[in-house]
Amino acid sequence: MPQGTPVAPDTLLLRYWNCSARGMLIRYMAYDAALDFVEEIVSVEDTFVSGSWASNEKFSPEFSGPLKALPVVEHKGALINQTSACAQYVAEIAGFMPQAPADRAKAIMISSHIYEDIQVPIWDSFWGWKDWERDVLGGFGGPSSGLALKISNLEEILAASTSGFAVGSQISMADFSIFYVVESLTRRMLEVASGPDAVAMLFGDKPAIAQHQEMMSTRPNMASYLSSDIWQVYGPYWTGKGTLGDRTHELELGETELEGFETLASLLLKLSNT
Ligand SMILES: N[C@@H](CCC(=O)N[C@@H](CS)C(=O)NCC(=O)O)C(=O)O
Repeated sequence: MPQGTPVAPDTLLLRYWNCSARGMLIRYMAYDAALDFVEEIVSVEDTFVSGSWASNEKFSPEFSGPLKALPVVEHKGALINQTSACAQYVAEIAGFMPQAPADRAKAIMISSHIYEDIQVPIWDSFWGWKDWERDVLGGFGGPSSGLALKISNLEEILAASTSGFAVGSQISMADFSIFYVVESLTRRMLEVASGPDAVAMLFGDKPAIAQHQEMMSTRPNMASYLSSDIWQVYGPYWTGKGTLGDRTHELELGETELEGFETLASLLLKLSNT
């Protein structure tokens, strides 16, 4: 059975797949704060596609924690599952959780809007578990009240800020959440045919988001992490599917990640033309 990477108890360990997805917010905060941090990167190909995960790693409490999934964060004898709990824990020790209760709630509000309302529906649509039009692009305010409205929410929050940060006068977990979703959506969509127009539609008229991206990406530790070899191992891929490229078809895992982005981008454009 897998045992995981042995590390000193004071060193924070993140165990996650070789894609960005649920690991990236934690990674950005840990690298920006220069925490005593190690990553155990689990290969989708070697551990998931091989079938080993389903019979071994998933059911090893030391590897996959009490909830039997990744990410897992280990620190000082504690082993934590659930992306939001892992991210909040890392934010606490990195100094990226505000002090005041209302500001703490706002930081979680923004991060969970991004995680639950933007990222999870897109991830699930890549795997065919949710419907692009109904669950990603649609909403109770009509067919354009999904993704486009949620990106506008982020723009409004940043435009109303006098500090440039999402919450109060200091950087918080919310800033890293915004940076990750905007950076990764933009970069991946620009790799598909309908992407440039869809990116222009989603982000083209969002000056506060653009300024915030610039501020975040030029923080010294962020800049060096973004240009590092380790970022290249997982940063380019939105989900585990991305690591498999075109092989998703032969593996009977459905459309590729980039085919999913083309579906998303073309549906966004169809909506903006109606
Ligand atoms: N609700 C959990 C979901 C965790 C999850 O589904 N993780 C995926 C990887 S992104 C996983 O490990 N899937 C394999 C499995 O659940 O067996 C969270 O927020 O962390």
